[in-house]
Amino acid sequence: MQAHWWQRATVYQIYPRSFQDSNGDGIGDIPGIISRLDYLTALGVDALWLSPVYKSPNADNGYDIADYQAIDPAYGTMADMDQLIAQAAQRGIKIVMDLVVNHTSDEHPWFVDARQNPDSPTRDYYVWADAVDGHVPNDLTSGFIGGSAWELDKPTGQYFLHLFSKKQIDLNWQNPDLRRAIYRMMNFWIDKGIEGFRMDVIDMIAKEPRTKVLVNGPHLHEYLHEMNRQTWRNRDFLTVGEAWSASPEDARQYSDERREELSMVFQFGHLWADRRVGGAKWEQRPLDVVQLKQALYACQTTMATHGWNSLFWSNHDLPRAVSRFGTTNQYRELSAKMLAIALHGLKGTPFVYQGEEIGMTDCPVATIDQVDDVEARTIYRQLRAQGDDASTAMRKVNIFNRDNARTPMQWTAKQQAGFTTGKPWLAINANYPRINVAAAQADHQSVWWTYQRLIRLRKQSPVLQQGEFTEISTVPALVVAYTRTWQRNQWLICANFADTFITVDLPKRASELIISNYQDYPEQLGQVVLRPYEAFILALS
Ligand code: TEU
Ligand code: CA
Repeated sequence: MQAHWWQRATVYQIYPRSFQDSNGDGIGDIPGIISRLDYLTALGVDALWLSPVYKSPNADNGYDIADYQAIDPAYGTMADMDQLIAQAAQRGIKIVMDLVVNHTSDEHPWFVDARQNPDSPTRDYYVWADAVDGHVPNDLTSGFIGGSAWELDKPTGQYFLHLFSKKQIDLNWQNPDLRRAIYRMMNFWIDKGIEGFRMDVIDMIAKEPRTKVLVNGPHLHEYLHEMNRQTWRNRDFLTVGEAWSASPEDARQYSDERREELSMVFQFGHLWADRRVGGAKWEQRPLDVVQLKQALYACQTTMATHGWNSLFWSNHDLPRAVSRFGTTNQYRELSAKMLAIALHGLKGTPFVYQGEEIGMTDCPVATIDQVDDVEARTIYRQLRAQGDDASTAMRKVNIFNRDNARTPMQWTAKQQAGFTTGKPWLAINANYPRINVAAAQADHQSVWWTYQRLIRLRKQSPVLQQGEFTEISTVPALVVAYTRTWQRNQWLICANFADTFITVDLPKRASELIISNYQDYPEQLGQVVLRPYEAFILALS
């Protein structure tokens, strides 16, 4: 058995605003999550990562926190949160909170005070700089507002930094008092019984804006080691840092247990397989499966003996997995199951984003008024200013609009998909009468049951938990194939990313079925014809 619980676990990401509304205001909430704990138990997940539920003016749906130790009234009360932690624990489910400590809301008392009073002890919690020749300190920009990342504080003539929206003010991690305040806050949550943190843009906390170093600042790993020692050090605790800048080697550095930093990071290498590196967010290109698998495999081999992987296709910032890497046509279910098998066969901790387990799809919209995402709205404005007409700009927006992943969870075929009795804060995807939890649970061939089985396998199987990864490099480009070996057990994982038949040469051995997305499987390997999107895990003898 692996040493840590999170090495045997599957984590489910909840976007609370869109999971389950309990009081008809159209906004998902904590009592709603509690009411779905039986569902999560049936699915079998071990932990829930909640996107932020802290007090927030919601400039970026909770990623702008005004009080780290209070629950936003839209989501409930601290008593509700305590209930969630307790009731989840009764079912053996652990709670992982989102830790957003690269920035706070401009409405956080630290910043309010810092602004009002330049002598405030919290002034230096933020990043201030003097004007240069009467202008902004340098040309850093914010992707979320599309202009300078510096904002003038008129009374003092100094600028403060906000790399995201104007209401998300960057913290200054060089200040030891700020670091201590954050560790105290983390311990408050740890004492409440949470068992992990997902750490927002953790690669940015050690930024040095004067020299325009935004990620991987020189003191980053020192801060993470300090955080580890000051907070969860004596517990078996899950920490996963979001690190867009991380190479596989960086990911190993963050997660190498000998360094005492994090359990793992989200490394995004595989997500460039259908994007132009360094290109704009809408610059999509056809999925390059070779690039995709090489990126996944690179993390497997780099972290084979030290460090640990996270495994994911999607989250609240990304397109829906099946829309992006599979298909939404008649093969939607087959391809969603194929993606699940291809990923959950790897070594690491799988993360399932809400709705992925029923193959929820992207939700394109016709006009910008239907878009909530602050980033998508900014980019739309920029595209229009650069001369795109409305429909061209919307076509681009629909490719990366973060709302794609944020439409409410589709529970039933009934009104508002069972998400709310009121008007949902964001429109529900029109395909909910067909794609919903009730229908998926009733059909034993559905995507849901594949996830349920994979999650159970992860918990039970040492081959999946710790088996050595080996690529099978002789298969065609559109096929992902690898083995996992533990003691005398060897499993073969094979997945066809094409909507056509493909012939592959697999090790000529007898096999026993572990899981597949068709009703039957090749019992005798060798030359095998894979059907469209066919995927399986077989035990080799
Ligand atoms: O996202 C980090 C981030 O870099 C985003 O800009 C991401 O690249 C983009 O959303 C993809 O379109 C994290 C959170 O996950 C995101 O929801 C927050 O908006 C952001 O940090 C700021 O806190
Ligand atoms: Ca509500």
